[in-house]
Amino acid sequence: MPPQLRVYVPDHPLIKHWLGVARDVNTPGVLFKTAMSELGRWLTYEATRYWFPTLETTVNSPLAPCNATLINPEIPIAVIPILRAGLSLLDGAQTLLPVASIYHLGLVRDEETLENTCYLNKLPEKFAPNTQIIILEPMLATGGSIMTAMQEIAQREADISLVRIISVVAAPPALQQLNTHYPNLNVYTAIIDEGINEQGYIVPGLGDAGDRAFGT
Ligand code: U5P
Repeated sequence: MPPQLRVYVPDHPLIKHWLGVARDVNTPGVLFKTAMSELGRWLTYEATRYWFPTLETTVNSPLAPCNATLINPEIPIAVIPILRAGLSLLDGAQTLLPVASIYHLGLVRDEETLENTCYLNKLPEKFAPNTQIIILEPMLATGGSIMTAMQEIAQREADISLVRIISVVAAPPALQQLNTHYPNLNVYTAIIDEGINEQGYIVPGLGDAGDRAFGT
């Protein structure tokens, strides 16, 4: 069987709660930002739950030596927020992964053609071997942005099986494209919605994540 994209939708009350808050059109901007930050935190928690580089060692408790499992400090962790919307998840991700390097990638989507262009690229020339990569992109809609991001990342010697995408709402067109081109990827999302409208918005989705997070 060919490899297939793994899409995880964690069954967690806090993730459901903050998704509901973020979806509500009556949620004010300040609370929307809190909701996205919380979603960034809990989805990062889920994305690192079973599969993160640890090492076995021993430490001395105040009473006796004991075994300890620690995050391996030698394995690089890269978090890549896709601007602007991805910034809204960064706070939450960073509280769990304070030592991660943050590589900003700015993409803007033309509202008519839905084509995107890159206006900021802070990715390294190449990723060190074994780098754990977490991409923050809250809305996987047509898939245009995430595919551009993946091309930039893949050409920098990233191990695609170590890439995790954290999104809030994912739609089938983006997931299909990722499955076709990067089947070894892992996606963590709060929900998979039915589809997208003619303007490229996910329905029901939560609207324009960047506009709502930044009040523009
Ligand atoms: N986007 C939204 N809400 C939507 C659909 C798209 O905010 O319902 C924005 C996000 O900012 C995201 C980008 O970064 O468009 C992804 O769209 P696409 O390239 O997957 O179509």
